[in-house]
Amino acid sequence: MADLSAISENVVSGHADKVQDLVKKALDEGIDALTILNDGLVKGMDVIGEKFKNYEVYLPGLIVSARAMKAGLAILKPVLSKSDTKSSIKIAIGTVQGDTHDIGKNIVSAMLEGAGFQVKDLGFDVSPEKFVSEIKEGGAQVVGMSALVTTNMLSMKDTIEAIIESGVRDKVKVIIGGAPVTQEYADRIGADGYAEDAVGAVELVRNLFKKEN
Ligand code: B1M
Repeated sequence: MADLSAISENVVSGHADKVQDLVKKALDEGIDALTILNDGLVKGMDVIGEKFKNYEVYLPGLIVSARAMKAGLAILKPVLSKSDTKSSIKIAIGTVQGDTHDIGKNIVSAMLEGAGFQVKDLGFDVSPEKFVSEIKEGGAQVVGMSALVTTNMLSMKDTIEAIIESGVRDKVKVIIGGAPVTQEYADRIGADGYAEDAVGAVELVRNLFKKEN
């Protein structure tokens, strides 16, 4: 039986190859991809994040752990984003300007795809102008923004203002998330919704479009 704590430990120690092997083994043993993600990979990132906060590891440690997490995620992604249903709803998702954290955003993106939505992943450090053009030219009906650094949350507000200024606010639902983001912040900046995690983001989009019908 696969040991999910071994996945966490190898994320913390930054052993990408070992993480990949363990994730493959867990999938082969029939463990659900979300369980592997949350109880293995994400748990490891939480541990390394705590250590970083407490000055027990420094930036290089964080970088190798992130690399190991991404290696594991690469194995899980095809499973998470596999979809039996197709929706016509177009979503443009990205990590906001100034912020390079993309692990959580990648998970949200994969889960939205897995739920059948048409997802365009814009990557990280995405400018307000890029989000606006995805609505205007790309026809995005949902803009999803992620931020991990508290000060970068301001870019979410700037993006919503840019969307309003360009006259397309009524064409799009704006959803936000990321560790420092809250429902209270979403309300304050006029977003249409906030989700705490990837499963919540899927629910949120479904609910936003259910309300209209
Ligand atoms: Co940095 N980092 N980091 N980091 N990093 C944090 C965020 C931090 C909390 C660490 C700490 O001090 N404890 C801290 C921010 C403090 C703050 O402002 N609150 C921090 C800092 C300070 C920094 C730097 C400034 C460090 C430096 O340079 N001195 C720097 C910033 C660079 C920049 O962006 N400009 C930096 C850099 C990095 C690395 C490059 C080394 C690496 C990122 C690699 C990468 O993403 N490609 C990194 C990492 C890995 C972290 C921690 C340890 C882990 C983040 C992560 O991937 N978590 C993080 C500490 C922590 O959060 N515990 C930390 C796992 C991931 C699955 O969770 O991203 O929260 P998360 O996503 C979740 C939910 O939040 C939600 O769903 C996801 C899945 O469940 N969600 C959404 C996310 N987006 C959503 C969008 C939605 C809905 C839900 O709708 C659209």
